[in-house]
Amino acid sequence: MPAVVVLGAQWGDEGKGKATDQLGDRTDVVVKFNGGNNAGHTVVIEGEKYALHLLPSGILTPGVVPVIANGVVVDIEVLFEEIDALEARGVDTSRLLVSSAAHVIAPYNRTMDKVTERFLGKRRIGTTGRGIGPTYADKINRIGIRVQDLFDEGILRQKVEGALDQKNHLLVKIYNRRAITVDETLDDLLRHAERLRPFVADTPQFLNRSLDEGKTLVFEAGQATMLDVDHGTYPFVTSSACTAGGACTGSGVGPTRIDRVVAVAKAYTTRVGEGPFPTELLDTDGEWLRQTGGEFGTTTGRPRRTGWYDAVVVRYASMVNGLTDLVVTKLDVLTGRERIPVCIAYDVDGRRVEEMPIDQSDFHHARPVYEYLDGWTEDISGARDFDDLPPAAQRYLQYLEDVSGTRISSVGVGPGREATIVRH
Ligand code: 2SA
Ligand code: GDP
Ligand code: MG
Repeated sequence: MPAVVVLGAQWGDEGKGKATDQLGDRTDVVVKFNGGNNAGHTVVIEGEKYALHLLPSGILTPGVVPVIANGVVVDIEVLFEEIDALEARGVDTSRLLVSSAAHVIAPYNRTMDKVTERFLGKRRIGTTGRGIGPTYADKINRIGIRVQDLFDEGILRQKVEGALDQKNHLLVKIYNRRAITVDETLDDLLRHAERLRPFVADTPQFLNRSLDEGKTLVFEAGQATMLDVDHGTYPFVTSSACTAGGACTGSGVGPTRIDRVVAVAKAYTTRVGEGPFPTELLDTDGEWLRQTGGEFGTTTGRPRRTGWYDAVVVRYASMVNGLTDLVVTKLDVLTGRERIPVCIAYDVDGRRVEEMPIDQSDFHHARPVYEYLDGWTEDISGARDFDDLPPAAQRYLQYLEDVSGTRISSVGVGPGREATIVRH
């Protein structure tokens, strides 16, 4: 399996970090291709918990080369905080490569993120406040700052002046804030530039050469299909391409070189931030899922919204990503439920709809149509083989496979690296 994409099938936090980490011993290079430190991946190794935001999860496997590719937006301060924290715990981060074309989150982008959310009030997106959206907006608007700009102060100054002309106009005239100066911005951006320099590389060359040499690459997506700026629940999305195609544009590796596309889905569904969520539970069942599943944001600590498995969403993810495999996580969390609902279609204003409504207002009105499956009471956290699972849990998985459109190649039964059933 020379090139594998691992991405989220739902609204994020499906356990992509653990899934990528598990491919670790067969992986030579792990590539983060979208997003930034809005991501939060929790990986548990021998009882030790690691929370990663900007660095790819593959960094925890000795010998793997972690790559921050061109599609990522980089907060340099956070990058070094994360590197220092991992080094202090004995993780070797020296192999890291950072694309010279990746965009940098400037301090004014963090300010704009927070100020805009406050300004939007009830229409807010519920962002992580890390400056992700404004940095991608600058990229598309062609006023962004790239990693390579940090090594030419003259060019950097010109670019910052250009960007601040626009930002300050908004900050002062619309948001009633003080203007941000060019010098304070440069101080911030250049603080770690020399420390960053040795990590900077031509990552498309490196990645394609690695494939030529027969190395195995894992492309690790941040966020998830339903948060993708094109295919998600726009405008309640992040600002990057979290779907399979993003692995190509975000890294400089062509689609013909990708062999497998693996999506991770929870055995139920969660979402952080605002936006439609048809199977959301606002009752005690929802609170039970949140507490039992430990559903609180890895980056911001926000309580996650919770609901039952939505097969319409996962079928859609199968289609737009061209999935080859599905990894179902957190099956253990459902233990003890008498009956488990699975959403197989929607009722949209009296019509039964089997596919994801492309019209946003239809999706806002979608009510879940459930099929009810028997639950199980046995502790399944020790299961390591499909046959170790109680019959009801086997039937639940078989049903998810039938309605989701992709074979289930592995199942998570606990947070630890070892708590996994591999089927294919
Ligand atoms: P942003 O900050 O511009 O990317 O926010 C836009 C929307 O994307 C959602 N988003 C996320 N959803 C789930 N998990 C994410 N990462 C963290 C985690 C979240 C946290 O792993 O737990 O700690 O709160 C993530 N990042 C972005 C966000 O909620 C907005 O809906
Ligand atoms: P990511 O953003 O997709 O990498 O996911 P997060 O790390 O934000 O959230 C997933 C959470 O579920 C983490 O706390 C993981 O340790 C945990 N986790 C992953 N797989 C399983 C599983 O199979 N069972 C249980 N109980 N927890 C899991
Ligand atoms: Mg997460």
